[in-house]
Amino acid sequence: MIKQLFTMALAAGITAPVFAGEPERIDFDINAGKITPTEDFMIMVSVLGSAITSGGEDVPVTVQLKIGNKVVNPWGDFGDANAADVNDPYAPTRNYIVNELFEVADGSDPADTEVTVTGRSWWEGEVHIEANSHEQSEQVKILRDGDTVPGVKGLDDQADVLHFIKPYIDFDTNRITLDENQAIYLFEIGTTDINSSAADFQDLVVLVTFGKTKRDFFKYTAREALYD
Ligand SMILES: [Ca+2]
Repeated sequence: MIKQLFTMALAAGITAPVFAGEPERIDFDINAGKITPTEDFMIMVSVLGSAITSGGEDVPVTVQLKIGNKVVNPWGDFGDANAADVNDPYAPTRNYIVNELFEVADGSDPADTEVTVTGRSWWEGEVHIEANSHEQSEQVKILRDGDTVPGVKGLDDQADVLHFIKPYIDFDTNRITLDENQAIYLFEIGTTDINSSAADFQDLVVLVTFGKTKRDFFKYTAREALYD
């Protein structure tokens, strides 16, 4: 898959500082819930799933993406629990491409391009728990290629986190298998007691994918992604 990206970039006439044999990818670091790309990038965010209930009722969930100071609300107003709710365990993956190239110049401030995701759960019209992947990082796990698959079980009759990330698991090794330009955020926004059995870390499951151009996202979306 890495080779395919390289070929596509060449086909588009894009010159990139890639040496023969070096895999095409967007390098990034993960630190305390922040993903910091170390080269120019575009980003696609995808909701792989969401499952959170209280007393048998679905709890609304809203999502926000931040790239540095830029705030993106891919699926509607972050503050509108009705219009922007993504809690539907049966919904297909929602993809959203941010239509902007973020530049990472030598010496630029990493804070300008740090990527974090915030999830909110709602109850009776009020925010129940809000968790930003950096500021409340204990509420959010980040997975990348090669990580061990979390064995957390879903609360009550909810599906396990494994269900939502199944396409990204190598069951022979029990490891996460992602392209190197991807990472998955697992949100617990039902309880702040993350050691309790209620903490099932699939209240919101978000995949971020980095690319050099929009074309790089096509192989993940079959072109059905939304654009801003
Ligand atoms: Ca849950």
